[in-house]
Amino acid sequence: MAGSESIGDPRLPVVLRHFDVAAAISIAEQLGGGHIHVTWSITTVDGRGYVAQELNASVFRDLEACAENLRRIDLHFSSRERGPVVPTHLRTSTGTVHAELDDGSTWRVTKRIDDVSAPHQITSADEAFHAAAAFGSYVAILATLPGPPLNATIPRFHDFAWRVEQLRMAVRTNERGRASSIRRELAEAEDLATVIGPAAVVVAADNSQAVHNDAKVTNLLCSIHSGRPVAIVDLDTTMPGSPLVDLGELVRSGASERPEDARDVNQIEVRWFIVNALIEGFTSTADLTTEQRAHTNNAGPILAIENGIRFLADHLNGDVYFRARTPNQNLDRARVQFRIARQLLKR
Ligand code: GN1
Ligand code: MG
Repeated sequence: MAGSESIGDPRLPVVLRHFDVAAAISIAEQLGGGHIHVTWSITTVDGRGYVAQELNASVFRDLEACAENLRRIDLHFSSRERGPVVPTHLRTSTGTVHAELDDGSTWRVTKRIDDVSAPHQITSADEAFHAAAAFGSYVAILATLPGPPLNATIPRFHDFAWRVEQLRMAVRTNERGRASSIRRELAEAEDLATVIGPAAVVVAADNSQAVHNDAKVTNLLCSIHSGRPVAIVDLDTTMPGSPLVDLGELVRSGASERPEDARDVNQIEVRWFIVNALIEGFTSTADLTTEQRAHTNNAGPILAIENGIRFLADHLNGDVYFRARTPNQNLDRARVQFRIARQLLKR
């Protein structure tokens, strides 16, 4: 296979050359999972590993703002000896972390971190504790980032009230005529939003520090030897926000052992031993204020409801944001989040 540059996306060799990697590609594998960017794991004939991402410019509309954040985060973490690492970005000949191809696509390349795997799922309280503690450390390390606040890469990303408004707009527009068939889910969304609204507004108003904003185990790389977290990835949404958003994402994404798009919601059962370990792990490293601590139990429900609302709005809009393989996949995802939220709210 060595030297065969036709493996994977035919643009990959061009991408690598932008980052001064001349060696031919021996293996390129697309990494699944994410809904936004397209990600490739590449091994070149000299045995080096890279991760190349084609960026979704309709989600991240200001890629330069993203690039500037990544440069600062990269530099800050590279000077540290403890805590999770972040991927090292390769630079183009002009020193930037993003390269634009002639077809208008934008790419970045990082050095691949080897001997790690990205867990799909948390299976024990121990794993949950350490995963959440790693994200808590990420937030704690970012608190010492020198300079001005990071750029907001997706404005209003976790603005709960605005997400509710977007869902209502999607109902009014009813782009695909799907609204009448999901009345039950829409009523559930409105009801859950009313229940969690006051707490959600408090959390959304907190832009006190840089947080990951998409904290879940699939954005964690763990050592294949020790199983412990090594690196935090998928940093594009790292920007000012509330650490409770990170805790909430960890809880809502880790609570159930079923996949995010499970068809049968009756199989969704919140695993409280996991939820408790996530909260313990996160608060052991993230330095939360008294006011933030008062909302640790609300974080999971807020993020489950917010994600459910976003999935439901995207279902109405015709699956334009979250990649969907079937016409009802975003509806399934929404139902799962609402079910998780209902169970989390029982606490
Ligand atoms: C998106 O693509 P992925 O899995 O990293 C989304 C998150 C959602 C998640 C739901 C930038 O993240 O906010 O929680 O899907 N990221 C963006 O699976 O919108
Ligand atoms: Mg992400």
